[in-house]
Amino acid sequence: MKSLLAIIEPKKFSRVSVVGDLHGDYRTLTALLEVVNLGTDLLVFLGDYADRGPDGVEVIRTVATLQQKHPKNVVALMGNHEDFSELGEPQFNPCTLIEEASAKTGSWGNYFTGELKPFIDTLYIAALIPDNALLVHGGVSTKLTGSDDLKMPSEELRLDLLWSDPTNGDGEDPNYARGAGVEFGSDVSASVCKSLGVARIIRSHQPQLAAAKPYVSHGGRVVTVNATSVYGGAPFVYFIDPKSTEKDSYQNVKR
Ligand SMILES: [Mn+2]
Repeated sequence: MKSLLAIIEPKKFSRVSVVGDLHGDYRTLTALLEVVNLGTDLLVFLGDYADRGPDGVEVIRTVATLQQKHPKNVVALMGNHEDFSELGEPQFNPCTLIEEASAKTGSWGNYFTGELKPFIDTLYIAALIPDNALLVHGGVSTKLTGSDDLKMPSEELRLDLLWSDPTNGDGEDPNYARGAGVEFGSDVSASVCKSLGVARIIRSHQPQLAAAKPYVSHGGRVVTVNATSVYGGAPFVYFIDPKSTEKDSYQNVKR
């Protein structure tokens, strides 16, 4: 089985361009691709490609095509909205993609087997920029004790990575609001960053928190980003200089 951790070589890219939840917002995806340079950037998607917005099928097709055309410059991560059983049953709610894909392609079963499952099989669970940042959809937990844990994560850790949210204060509690993952405090993100040798965690999963600009918490150690307008707001691409933790920036796009 392939490693589910993508390790990014800083010297290979001038920027790491990070795209948060898209949630079927194809118009925003086309706008944000205009501010990314696929010749020199590494483009990292943080997951949650479909559901809520109208065009999950088109978003997934576009990301899959980008992966094929630019295999060295595109990394796509899994979000909790890409968590399906082998038979195509969503492990989350709501899955509006079922109705959308049935209407657009004629059959959920054929769409899942022929298009969605092959895409899901390409997804990583996390990406690591050594000495810089961990990129992940939801968050981290005390089950994460080093980068080896990310290569073939246990089912419990996998769910924490997909579903967790940062919280104020210290400690770790079950994420009752989500029904999966944890709420992790500042001490947890600090110890996870230390064990991975990174300065911070870049994640999405709460686009409302970052509606128009990055949301920084845990003393700068956790940054939440957003690339969808399905909740309103102004989506953006988040840029990291892979050789520095001090030069992050972002650019809003008009859909
Ligand atoms: Mn999510």
